[in-house]
Amino acid sequence: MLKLHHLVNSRSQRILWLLEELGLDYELVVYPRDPKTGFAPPELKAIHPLGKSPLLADDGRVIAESGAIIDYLVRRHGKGRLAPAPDSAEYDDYVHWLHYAEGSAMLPLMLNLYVGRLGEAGAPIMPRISGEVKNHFGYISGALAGRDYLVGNDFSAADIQMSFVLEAARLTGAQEVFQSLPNLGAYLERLHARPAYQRALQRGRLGDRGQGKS
Ligand SMILES: N[C@@H](CCC(=O)N[C@@H](CS)C(=O)NCC(=O)O)C(=O)O
Repeated sequence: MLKLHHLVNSRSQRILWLLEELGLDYELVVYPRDPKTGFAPPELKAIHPLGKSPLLADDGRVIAESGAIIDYLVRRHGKGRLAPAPDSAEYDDYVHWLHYAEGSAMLPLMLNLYVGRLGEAGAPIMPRISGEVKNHFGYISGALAGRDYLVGNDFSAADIQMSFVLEAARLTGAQEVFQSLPNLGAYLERLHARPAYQRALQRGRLGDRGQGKS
């Protein structure tokens, strides 16, 4: 049985969404954030040494890292859904976006958040950070020009992985990218309109009280 260790309001939301898209049976364990620090509770460290979420357990194995979890679920439980054929050129693009989200795009956003909190002390490097935010979101916007999804013309698990990058732009103070690059907001709205996204949102808030499925 699949078990998702889910921290509220976190990257783990996209794994919940993927599980709903694939219609898999899974158990959801919801962890609150510390009300003062916003950090994950120590219980997560008992499951994986980093103590971060998402964590997926499958028959006793624990997998960490959103991209690795998405790859695992699609490969082992997807039955060919939500990814291009492995021998196609689109598959290479799919792998690119799976890695790019956490490997490249999140860094300037996290720097924007943390260095922004330093105020005057961080001011000398803010122009470089803002430049990199523009660089990355310009790249994502360009990849979406004239198309609805990032890989080929079909919705894939790469869109699920990348959705958090766009959501994180709002959460980390880089929301101006939505004004200058309007196709990003339209893309996010398209993703948010999916019934499985809405179900995952509801279930992430309520945990297993939200539905009988577990
Ligand atoms: N690159 C990792 C990042 C994992 C991560 O940092 N998760 C955050 C939630 S968005 C977390 O657990 N934060 C709680 C903490 O650091 O205490 C992934 O994509 O899975």
